[in-house]
Amino acid sequence: MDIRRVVLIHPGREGPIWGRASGTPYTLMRLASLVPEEIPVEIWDENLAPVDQRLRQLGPHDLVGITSKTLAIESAERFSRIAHECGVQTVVVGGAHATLAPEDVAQWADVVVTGEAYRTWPEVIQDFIDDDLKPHYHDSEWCDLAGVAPITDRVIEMVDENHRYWTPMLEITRGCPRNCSFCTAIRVSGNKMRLRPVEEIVDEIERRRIKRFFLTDDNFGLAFRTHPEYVEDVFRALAKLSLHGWTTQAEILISEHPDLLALAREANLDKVFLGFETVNPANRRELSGKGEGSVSQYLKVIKKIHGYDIGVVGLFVVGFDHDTPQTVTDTWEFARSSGLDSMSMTILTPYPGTPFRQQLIEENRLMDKQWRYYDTAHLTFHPKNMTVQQLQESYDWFCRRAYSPLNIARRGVRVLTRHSPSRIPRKLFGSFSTDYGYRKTFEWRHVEGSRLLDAWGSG
Ligand code: B12
Ligand code: SF4
Repeated sequence: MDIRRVVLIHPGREGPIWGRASGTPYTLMRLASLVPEEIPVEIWDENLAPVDQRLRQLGPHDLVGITSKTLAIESAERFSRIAHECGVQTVVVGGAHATLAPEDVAQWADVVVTGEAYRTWPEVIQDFIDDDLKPHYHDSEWCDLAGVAPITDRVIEMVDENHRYWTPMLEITRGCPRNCSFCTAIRVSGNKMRLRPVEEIVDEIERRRIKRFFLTDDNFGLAFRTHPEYVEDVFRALAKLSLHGWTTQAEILISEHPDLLALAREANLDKVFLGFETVNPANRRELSGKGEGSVSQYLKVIKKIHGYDIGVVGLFVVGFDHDTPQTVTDTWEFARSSGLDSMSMTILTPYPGTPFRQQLIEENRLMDKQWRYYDTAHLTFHPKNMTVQQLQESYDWFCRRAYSPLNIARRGVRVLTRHSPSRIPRKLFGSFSTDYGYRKTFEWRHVEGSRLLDAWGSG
């Protein structure tokens, strides 16, 4: 089959904020970079512009690839339907949901790609050209990240991220050896932490000309313990670049590494998103060794990290079996008084492929909810120690307080006053943007039913 072009689609929800989409479509940037130079490639990000009308221009010689998390999979299905109506013969679907629930996606996609597609995606393209496509490609390798899918200059130019996006994404490590009962990281990116060579990271930052970024790493903080020399090399290399600041997901153990924290500051690490997950010590078992659910321990950690002029965003999950409405009140009390730079509360969500989902199925506690509700702001199962209404109301109560304009302003100003005056202009954006983003996410909590799907596109 002659190939006219490859079109890669990222279903969106939030849309642009003041003309820009929030995070760059990093997954698709890496995949687009694997498309041979002689084949035209396009990335359509629904957070930048609607894609439904554009789908109608597609035809049989276009190869369509869609990436999707669980919450967007119904949108992906709709895109696939429209594309097929217009004569497209091959819609390929990959990403977290396809990997965790391939049989669900296989009902409407022509090709399902599971696992990392560094090896299989080029194969899919070649098989399309050779008229030899298989319905399922599985990459089981957890390959070494050296030299894997470097972002090409053609893709950098096409995405134009410095003008069209607020936050560039970047991958430094991938995988997490922990196995928290509610998390899919181990199945999506493996239980071994893999590292990108430092010179490739620097080369990518320089060629993309990015000054700020958010790491896509599952748990960069764990590398402080598992690969301290590597982390040191990364920090020394980043310190030489004129970055405005960057952020990453981490865990509380980073506070045990003062030397690395000092280097992190030199490297312009702006803030860490710390998975405290719970302030209820009874939930300790769910954290696979990550913490004790102890508030006094958390307070010490925050103080230590702040001591290096690095911000802390607290991430909390509610809905564990030992949680009650009191857990939410306690979380707010802690979040309010702990000096956190920002905070996020998410509702525990039983994603396919997790031990938690399996437990709920066995206990007959899973609600019959469409995938669009798997956004961590909606409840999709029956909690054990509170009613559905209690959990939802407590969650709303927390978010209304956490993201009130007054509390956002207070925290933003507090963060700014922690910096020396010369650093303030560079820190202004980051001091308010996280809270603002969480406030926008919370607003989706009150978009219901078909409106939630309509919001992904015109339907
Ligand atoms: C970065 C990230 C984000 C960023 C996304 C920014 C962006 N613009 O991309 C932010 C912070 C915004 C985010 C938000 C959320 N995220 Co998130 N996120 C991640 C994370 C950590 C990395 C993803 C990534 O970019 N990796 C790097 C790229 C290169 O790799 P990749 O995406 O895995 O893609 C590879 C393969 O999957 C495959 N592939 C992917 N798509 C396709 C498509 C085709 C056609 C092919 C062939 C192959 C293919 O090939 C790629 C190369 O190997 C993952 C965890 C993980 N390890 O995957 C969670 C993850 C994807 N997120 C998750 C969740 C739940 C969310 C939120 C709902 C969380 C929340 N509470 O708000 C929101 C949803 C927001 C929304 N409206 O969509 C879950 C998804 C679970 C699920 N079943 O859907 C994950 C797996 C984390 C987890 N621990 O469970 N997230
Ligand atoms: S530590 Fe974080 S990334 Fe690792 S399994 Fe637990 S929640 Fe997932």
